[in-house]
Amino acid sequence: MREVGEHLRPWLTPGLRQQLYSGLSAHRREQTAQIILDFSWEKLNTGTWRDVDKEWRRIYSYGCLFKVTSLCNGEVSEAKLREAIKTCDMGLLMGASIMDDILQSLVGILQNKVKKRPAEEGSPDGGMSAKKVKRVCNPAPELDPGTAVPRIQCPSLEHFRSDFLALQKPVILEGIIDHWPAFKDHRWSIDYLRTVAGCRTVPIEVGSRYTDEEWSQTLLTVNEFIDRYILGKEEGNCMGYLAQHQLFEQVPELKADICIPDYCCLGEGDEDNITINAWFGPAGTVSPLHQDPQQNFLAQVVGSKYIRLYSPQDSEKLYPHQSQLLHNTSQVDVENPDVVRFPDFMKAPYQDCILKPGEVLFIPVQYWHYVRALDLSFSVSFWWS
Ligand SMILES: O=C(O)CCC(=O)C(=O)O
Repeated sequence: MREVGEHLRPWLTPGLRQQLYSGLSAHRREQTAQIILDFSWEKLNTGTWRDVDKEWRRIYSYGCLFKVTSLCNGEVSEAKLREAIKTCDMGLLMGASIMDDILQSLVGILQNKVKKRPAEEGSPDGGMSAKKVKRVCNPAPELDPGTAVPRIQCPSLEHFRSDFLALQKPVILEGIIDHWPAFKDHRWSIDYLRTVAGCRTVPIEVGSRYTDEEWSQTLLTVNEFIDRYILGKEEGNCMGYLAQHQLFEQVPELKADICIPDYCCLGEGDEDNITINAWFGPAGTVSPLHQDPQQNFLAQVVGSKYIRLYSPQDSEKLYPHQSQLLHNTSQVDVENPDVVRFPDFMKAPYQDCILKPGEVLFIPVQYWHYVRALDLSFSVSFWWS
């Protein structure tokens, strides 16, 4: 089987495209899909992701497309519809674009046919209330005005450039995202997320912080994620975080609810090079102290977050991990530091804040940041250069 696959590989995608139009029965298409999916799945899961040949990712997408066309043949049950959507998402997440992004177009059509789950009863705020979201977490620490990140209302481009960007100084920008549909007609809430993305399969980080041993990643639908980790309908103290950049590509409705901050035009890259990340999780979710290689605007849409910032000049006092993989992450648990192991940590000066809905924190490139969600929270970050 393996040798056959290797032999077939060079002509596989054009051949698959032809087969798609060749009038195969739904049954034959399902069989073909399974063979392609099994074979390419093995290829996608061998070695490191970076080294996976893009052609195998395209082949995997074709497998998904064959499967979707066989699932959507004739009378389509709700279960088959959901499986077809999941198959499109798997192709979008693991495969590569084929036929003008046909999986993205198909999933949009299929999603509109799925029965929407009704809004949670008696929740005028769409289920975002603390009453419904059971998780309890430590309150925010008392903030000292001496360490507070400065705040500024809607500065001009020039004011932001000269006083903050050029000096690489953190600042909270107020009043710059109030016009986003996410705060208005499409106010983000649990019910809204269920409506636009409930049946979509997305990567979830499981565990309260990525430095924990038991931390892992899995794929769940947004509805499953909300039921399990936000509303905590499952046993045990489980914690999950939907933190990823594909969400806005997968669900264009969500992308249309936000806008790239104008201040990003002060960077050198163009808009296509801005990475937009979604951060959706329950109270208590922590992003350990780490630094990133780009400037960041972290925009808070729902709930609030406690954020601590350290300058890159103080990196040595923050004890970065030694390993290549985690060299941008501190070993110190910021709110509960082991001062015996990490004595210099207490000497590092910091700034902190509570970021509230409608506020945007500018985090300069390589600035260390620690983030803890104080409530159910949804933030969006823009990485730019
Ligand atoms: O909000 C979070 O939990 C982390 C945000 C973050 O690390 C980032 O935007 O780079």
